[in-house]
Amino acid sequence: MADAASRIEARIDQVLTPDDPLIEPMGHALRGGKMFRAFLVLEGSRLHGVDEAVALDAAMAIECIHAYSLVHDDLPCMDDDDLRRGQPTVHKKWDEATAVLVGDNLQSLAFQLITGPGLGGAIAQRLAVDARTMVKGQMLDIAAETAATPLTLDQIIELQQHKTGALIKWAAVAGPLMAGADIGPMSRYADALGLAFQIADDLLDVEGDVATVGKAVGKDNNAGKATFVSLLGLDEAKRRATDLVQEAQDTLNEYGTEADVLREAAAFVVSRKK
Ligand code: GRG
Repeated sequence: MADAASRIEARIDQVLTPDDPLIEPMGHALRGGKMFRAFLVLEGSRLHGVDEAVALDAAMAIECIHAYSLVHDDLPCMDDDDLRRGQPTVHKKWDEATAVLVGDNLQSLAFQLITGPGLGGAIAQRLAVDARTMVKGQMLDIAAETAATPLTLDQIIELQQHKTGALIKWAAVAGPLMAGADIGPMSRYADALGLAFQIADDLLDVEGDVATVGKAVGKDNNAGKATFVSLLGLDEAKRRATDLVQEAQDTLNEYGTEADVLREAAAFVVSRKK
C-alpha cells in the first residue's frame, strides 16, 4: 500500500499544475490517506496484465472520487468534521467555498483521468454509476438520522454496500474489467472486503483514539446511530469481520500465490488502527 501511495503521490505532482489556484487544497485533499482503493486497482491490474501507466491513472481516478467524498462529507452541512487524516479538513484550513470547489474539481479530474489514453468506455461508465451509488448511500445515511426508528442490520448492510462498498468494488474489479477478464472473483472479494472494511470502521469509532485514527471518534455512538457495533455488539462485530476476511481470501483461490498481497490486504483491513 505504501508503494501504491508513493506512485499516486508522484502522479498527483504531474497532474496538478501550478497555474491551478486549487492546487494546494486539492493536494491536501488527495494526500495522506492509505490509498487502499488505489492499491486494489494496481494489484487487480497487475494480476490481469494491465499496462502500468493505464492502471495508475485508473488508481488515481478512484482516489480522486474518494477524496472528493471525504472533503464534502466533512463539510458543516454534512458530518461537520475538523480533522481528517490527522490534518485540518479542507474547509477548516481554507473555507467552505474552497472545499465545495475542491470536491467538484476532484470529481471532474477523476473523469478526465478515467477517459484518458487506453481508458474510457466500460470502466468510465462504471465509475460514474458507482460514484452515484456512493451518493445514494450518503443520502440514505442522512435520511436515517431523522428516521423514527434506528436502521436494522439488513438496512445497515445495504447502506454500507452503497456508501463504502461501491468504490471498493470498482477498485477491485477495475483490473479484470480493463483486461476484458472475468470480474467474478474480484467482485466477490470486494463484497466481503467492503463489509469487513465498514465493520472495522465502526469498531475504530468505538475503540480507536483520535490521535491514531486521525479523525474524530465516538461520533456515531454519541449520535445514537445504528452501526454494526451497536447492533451486533463488539465481540460479534469482530467475529463477523474475521469471518469476512477469510471469505475474501477464499475468493482468490484461482489466482494462487500471485494474489497473496490481496489476501494480506484483507487481513490488514480488520487489523488496521486508522
Ligand atoms: C459526500 C458524496 C458524499 C459522499 C460521502 C464515503 C463517504 C460518502 C463518507 C465518508 C464517511 C465514512 C466514515 C465512510 C465510511 C468508511 C470510509 C469511506 C472511511 C474512509 O476511508 P479510508 O479509511 O480513508 O480508506 P483514507 O483516509 O485512508 O483514504
